[in-house]
Amino acid sequence: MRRVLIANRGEIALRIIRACRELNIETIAVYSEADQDSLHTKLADKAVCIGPATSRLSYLNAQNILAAAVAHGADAIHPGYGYLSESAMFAEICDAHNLIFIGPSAEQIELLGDKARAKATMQAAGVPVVPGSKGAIQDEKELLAMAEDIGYPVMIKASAGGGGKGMRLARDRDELIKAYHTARSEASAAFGNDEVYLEKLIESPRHIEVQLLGDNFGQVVHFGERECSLQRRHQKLIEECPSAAVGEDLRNEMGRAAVLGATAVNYRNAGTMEFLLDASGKFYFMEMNTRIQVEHPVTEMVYGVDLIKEQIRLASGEPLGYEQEDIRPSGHAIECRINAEAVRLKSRPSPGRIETLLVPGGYGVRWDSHVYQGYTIPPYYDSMFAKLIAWGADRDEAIDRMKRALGELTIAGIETSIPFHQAMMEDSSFRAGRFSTDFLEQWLAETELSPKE
Ligand code: MV4
Repeated sequence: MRRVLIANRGEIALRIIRACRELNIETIAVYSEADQDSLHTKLADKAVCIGPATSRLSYLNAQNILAAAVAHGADAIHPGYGYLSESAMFAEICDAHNLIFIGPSAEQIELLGDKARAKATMQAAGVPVVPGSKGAIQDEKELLAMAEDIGYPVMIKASAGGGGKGMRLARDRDELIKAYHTARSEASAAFGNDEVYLEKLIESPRHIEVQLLGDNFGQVVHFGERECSLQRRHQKLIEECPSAAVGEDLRNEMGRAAVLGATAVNYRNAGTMEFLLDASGKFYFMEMNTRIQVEHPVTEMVYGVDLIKEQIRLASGEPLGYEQEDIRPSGHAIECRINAEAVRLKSRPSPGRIETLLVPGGYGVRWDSHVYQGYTIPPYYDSMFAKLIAWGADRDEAIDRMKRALGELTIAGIETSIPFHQAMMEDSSFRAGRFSTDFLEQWLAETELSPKE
């Protein structure tokens, strides 16, 4: 691999440029008219404008991206996360143009993108799954019989959904009938596919995900878990590696299950298996993400692995070259997502010009961002513009270091999620590691957040 086109923007585009540079691989950035001043546009070897600000016409415009790749002699495309990263069709078109898609095969993306099929496949492979329907629900009769069988409350999920989209809770028969029809029509409108499946509700679970890498020769390894329970409206705000709720035995058990499932589909490149962990310590497969994730740095810091370089190496056809026993964690890492929005009960976006930017540093601190002082955050994209990551020898040190780093970080001109992160680092439940996916919404309802001094 000699020249990689990066089909993404922002911090992840820059993250990939940095990995390529260290590997002596040339980079082609693509950018929208709104991203001319982004560091990803400036730091790549070449930058190609692929359309206007609107994502559909630029970062989701497969035709323009492929034209840029062919015209500038790329031999591979890294899709990053979001955008075209989980499009089976895009992966297939890359193949057809003899461009290496840095990720799994189109068939794997398609299989795992169908959440009902993915669940059935993982169950057949021996991965524990949430009790529920085997695949999609055919009609109302099957729905009600199934719900009686597993017991209320239940969840309806869209096969084509994922990440919380098209999800409905039902506490009894009447709610279920209503939820079934609204879920189906919503899924039909959003995904052009009205298939839904049924699951038992897991109450106050933790969201734990296992990082996987697979090579083209059938070997799959895991890099432990990430704790992703601190989210609101399915937007993660803080992630950790490892989880305070997972000890060595559970880690090995979840890791083994994730490797078993990924091996069964001959998985290749980077992927993440999402699990729900209940209060009794039982875990259940939820879905598999076939991309590099936003929160990958916490795993990198603890396992001493450059996951983007591994993706590139594996996509080039190299074997993993190490065994599960060679993979050892060290210490603890926390990531705070820095968003251009005030995180409150009612958050509000705050794009605009960054008048002042002072970035923290020092031992164990990492800053991943495409912005700089004087840069204007455009209003068209996701509000996340930086990730602050702190590593410590243990969880307490990682939290203390994050507090120290957040104290150094100065951003003027826009509102950010920094006050939220500072308050969370002071919270006694967070410090104790006592929280589930319910925690954040409740915490925000109870907590007054004042702007950073
Ligand atoms: C669930 C669940 C409880 N029980 N499934 C949300 C994201 C999507 N991947 C699935 N989600 C959930 N599925 C069952 N059977 C609770 C959630 C859930 C959740 C999961 C992870 C992180 C935050 C969440 C917030 C609300 C609900």
